[in-house]
Amino acid sequence: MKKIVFPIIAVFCGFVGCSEADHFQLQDNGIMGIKGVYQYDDVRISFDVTSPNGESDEQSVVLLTVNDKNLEFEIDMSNESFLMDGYGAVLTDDEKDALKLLAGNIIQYLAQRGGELTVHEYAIVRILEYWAESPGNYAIGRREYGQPNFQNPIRLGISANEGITCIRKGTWVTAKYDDSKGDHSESVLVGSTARPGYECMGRCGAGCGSSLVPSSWCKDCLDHDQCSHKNYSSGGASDSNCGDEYNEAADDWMFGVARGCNGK
Ligand SMILES: [Ca+2]
Ligand SMILES: [Ca+2]
Repeated sequence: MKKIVFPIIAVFCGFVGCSEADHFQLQDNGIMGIKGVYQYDDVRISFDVTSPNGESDEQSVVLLTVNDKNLEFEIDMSNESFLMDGYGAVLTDDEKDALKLLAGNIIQYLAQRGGELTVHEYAIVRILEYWAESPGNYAIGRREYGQPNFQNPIRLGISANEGITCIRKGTWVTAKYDDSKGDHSESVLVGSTARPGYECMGRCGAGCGSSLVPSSWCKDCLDHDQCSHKNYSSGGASDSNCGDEYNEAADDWMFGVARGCNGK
C-alpha cells in the first residue's frame, strides 16, 4: 500500500534572524521531501527538496533560488556522491547570511519536531551551510564528486584527497598541502586558533561556524585551513595555491557529519 504522507506546514517567526518583516514557511513532506520560503531583509530564498525517483531515503535533489539565482545540489548517500551547480552565481554577503540563517531555522524546526533527519533534511542543511560559507566573489560552478565515470580532476601530490577522514579536537595532526613554494607538512593542533578568522582549525568551513548547524571535522579540511592560513588565500576552488585543497575537502564537508566526524 502506498504510504500517504500528510504534509506538515509550519509558518512561524521567532527563530534566528526572524524579525517582524521576515518570513519563514516550511512544508515538511517527510520522506517525499521538504520545501519552503524564507525572507530575510532583501533576500528571498525558496527551496524545494525532493527525491529524484519518488520516495528515497538515500537520494535527494535540492533546488534553491536565492533572489534571481538558481542553484542545484544532488546527493546520493548510498555511494557518497554529489553534484552541485550554481551556474556561475556569486552570492552576496547578505545572501550568504540569509542562507546561514535559513539553515539555522531549519535545524531549529527539526529539533522541535524530533526524530531522525531524512536524507532531504540532511541535504538542505549541508548545502546551505556550504554555500553560505563560500569565499567572497567565488563563482559557484558545476562540481561532481564520486559520480560514476567521473574523472577526478584533483591533481595528486602531497595534498591528495584523503577521502573522508575524521580528526579529533585536541590532537596534533600533520597538515599536508602544496603551494607556489612547494610541498608542506606541518603539525597542527585540531581545534586551535591560527589567527583571527582561522579559529577551529580542522573544522570544515570558516572559523567555528554556527552552533546550530552540525560541523564536520576532517583531515582534508585541516589541510585546506592550514594552506589558506599560510597563504592568505581566498577564492575557494579558484585559488591558485589552495584551490585543490578546497576541492578535496568538499566530500568531507558533505559526508563528514553523516560519518560521525564531529571532532570528538
Ligand atoms: Ca576529501
Ligand atoms: Ca595546493
